[in-house]
Amino acid sequence: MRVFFSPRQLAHAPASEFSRGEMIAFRECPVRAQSILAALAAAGFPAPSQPVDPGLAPVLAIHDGEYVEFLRTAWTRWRAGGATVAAYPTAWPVPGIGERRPDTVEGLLGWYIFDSGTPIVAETWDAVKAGADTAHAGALAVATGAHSAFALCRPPGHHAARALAGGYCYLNNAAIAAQTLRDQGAGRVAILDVDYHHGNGTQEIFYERGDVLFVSLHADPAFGYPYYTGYGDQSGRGAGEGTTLNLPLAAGTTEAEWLAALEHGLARLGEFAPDAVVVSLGVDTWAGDPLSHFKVSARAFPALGARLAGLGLPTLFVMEGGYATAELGKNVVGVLSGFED
Ligand code: SP5
Ligand code: ZN
Repeated sequence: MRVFFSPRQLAHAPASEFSRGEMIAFRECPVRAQSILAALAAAGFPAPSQPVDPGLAPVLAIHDGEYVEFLRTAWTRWRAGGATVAAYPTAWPVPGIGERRPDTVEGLLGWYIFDSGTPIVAETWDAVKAGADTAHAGALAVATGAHSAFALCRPPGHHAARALAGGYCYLNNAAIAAQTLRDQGAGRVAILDVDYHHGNGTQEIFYERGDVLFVSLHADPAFGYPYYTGYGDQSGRGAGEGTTLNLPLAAGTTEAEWLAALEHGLARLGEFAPDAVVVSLGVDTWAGDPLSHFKVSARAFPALGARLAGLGLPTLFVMEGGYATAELGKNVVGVLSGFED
């Protein structure tokens, strides 16, 4: 398995996030990537390759140009207003307040960032661009003959939509990878999103497309973040009707229940007969994860990897969530080793 990682991703390190009325330590921290790198090395995976900078074209194939320009310039604009610490939105254009795009950086923060857990610091743009480059490089490797690859992306991506950041995500790494595979000749690509949270961004990006299947196992929006998407009756629209499959799961979901839902998702994936698979790999499903309300044991991870290997398809793993930093590397490597064994 080829491994891709850019150390530039480590520089994005906001200090805090807002949780239940108080500022807490930012959970999506650089140590996450270091935990995964250490576990990969200990398990004998090859040293990561650094991505080559492909410019902005792969990003702009998925994201809105004005949104990308906002991400690229927001910190400078925020600083110009006199602020010195991280930029967070504090007001949002929720239904009822209006639909005009503002010009101020304060207004644009709420326009483009849908929650308070996704701040912008000086290093954010360079890190998120390096993450997109990492996903793109992994997709190129798979498109040119590698049977599998792991793109160690951070920050994660699956909550980022065409013109929206949120849930620690700025650019949708998995979507960029899927589009790269399409552009390199794969006729149909399936994205299997196993992160604990619904991949609202990936769903939105491909909702009306029939060439990319999106299958997601996640916490039911009845109780889980991101609260507004991930319903079982969201199945796609137009040319994409039937190519979104949401499998919302209850609080307390066990490993056996999770693996049964995986079978359901893989049955749909098999019918779709993709040429390549992108796995949005979050391990925040784990019972010990600070964000998880599932009871999924670590045994699920090698089982997932083995099951995916059984598909016999070119497969790119793209890192998403997982916040139990001490065990994160072990859980991620559990999936990848299960795939390789
Ligand atoms: C990529 C990814 O996994 N993003 C997750 C973002 C979740 N952010 C908000 C979570 C709010 C959960 N509420 C607190 C639960 C404490 N047990
Ligand atoms: Zn997650």
